[in-house]
Amino acid sequence: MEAWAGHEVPRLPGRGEPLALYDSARQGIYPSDPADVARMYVCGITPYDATHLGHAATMITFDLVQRVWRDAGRTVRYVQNVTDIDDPLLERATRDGEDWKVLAMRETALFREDMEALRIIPPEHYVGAVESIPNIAEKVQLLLKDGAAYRLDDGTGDVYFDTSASPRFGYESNLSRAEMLKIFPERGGDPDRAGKRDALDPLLWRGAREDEPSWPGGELGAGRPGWHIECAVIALDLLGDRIDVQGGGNDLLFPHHEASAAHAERLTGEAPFAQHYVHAGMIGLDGEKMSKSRGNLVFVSRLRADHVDPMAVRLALLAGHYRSDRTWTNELLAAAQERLARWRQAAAAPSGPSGAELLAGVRARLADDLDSPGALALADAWAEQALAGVGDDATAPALFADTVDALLGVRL
Ligand code: 5CA
Ligand code: ZN
Repeated sequence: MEAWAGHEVPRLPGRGEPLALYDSARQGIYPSDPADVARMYVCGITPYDATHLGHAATMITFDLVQRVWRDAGRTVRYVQNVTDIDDPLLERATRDGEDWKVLAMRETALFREDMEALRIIPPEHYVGAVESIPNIAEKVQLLLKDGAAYRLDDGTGDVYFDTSASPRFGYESNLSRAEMLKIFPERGGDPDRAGKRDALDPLLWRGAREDEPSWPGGELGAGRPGWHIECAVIALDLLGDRIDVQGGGNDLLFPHHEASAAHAERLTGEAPFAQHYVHAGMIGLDGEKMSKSRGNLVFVSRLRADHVDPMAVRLALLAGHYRSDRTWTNELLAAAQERLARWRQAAAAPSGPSGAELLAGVRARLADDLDSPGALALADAWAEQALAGVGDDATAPALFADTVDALLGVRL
């Protein structure tokens, strides 16, 4: 699939610091320490509705990871998927009497526009589930041959992963079995499916049903892929074993990232699948998680249509720390619009306090588990002083603008 168009990122003087990030598996902040090449996989959209601010916040989080790595001199290999076939997409298409392919294409196109407007650096590979099906089917067959998967004998052709084949299962989410059992059905799992060896075994391949699209699966028979194996296979295929970051929102902590890690580790014999499992907090509205099923969505495209500057949207989302669940409010947006106007004014000032110090400060804040509120506070302080005529560094306003552009993705 085509990703969206990129844009030029200003080069900053010197080098950024190595990035330390919170890893959900180890439950602490550790250096991300990638070699020259950093490899990141981020779970992208299921395109049955427009991009909302929650998606935007998660994409901005991993955009910061990429920007900080690049600034530290790393080459970044970044892959993102589109779950362009799955139950929620088919359910929405059926509800609206629409062709699921048309729905997926339209919403994916809108997502690309939104990402471009928000100045998200595009992934190197933007990959759909559908185009990955032959590859996924092959890997499910390998898991079957290896004894890590089993076919139900009810004639459906459905294949499940045997979680007992993964001795580490649970290491990524750190949840108790009771917690897993509670969350699993809330996030697409089917604990009560008859014939499964364990309630938590996830689906790898769904045999063809009447009225559902299906694809050839070789020895598996016709069908379509399960959700977790999709991300495991796309990541392994394009990034190789043992990636640096597996990312997404914290709604993917379990079962999605636990199961895709288990699949990948069984396929490669290498663990852990990712050095860091990084999870962005949920953006909510009126105290509730913003989700398609709750219908409490603020769409990026809606804000754009209302002539809200996407850079203000970006600043509003960066005002909170990426890991905290937080709420979108009109006040948050208004404050971001004011901040953006102030920064633009300050960038046009004739001089200001040291630009090099500001750059070093912003680099240090972001390298510390993406402390964007800390980075914004430093930029605010610089802008306030520049506007008050403090400081005689005539190169500072341009460096200020380049710093917030390159590291925060905010073009003034
Ligand atoms: N296609 C799967 C991932 S493989 C999926 O979860 N799609 S999604 O459209 O529901 O979400 C796309 C990305 O946005 C995921 O990383 C998800 O964790 C994140 N996300 C979804 N809702 C929110 C929210 N309210 N706040 C923050 N991030 C969110
Ligand atoms: Zn995923």
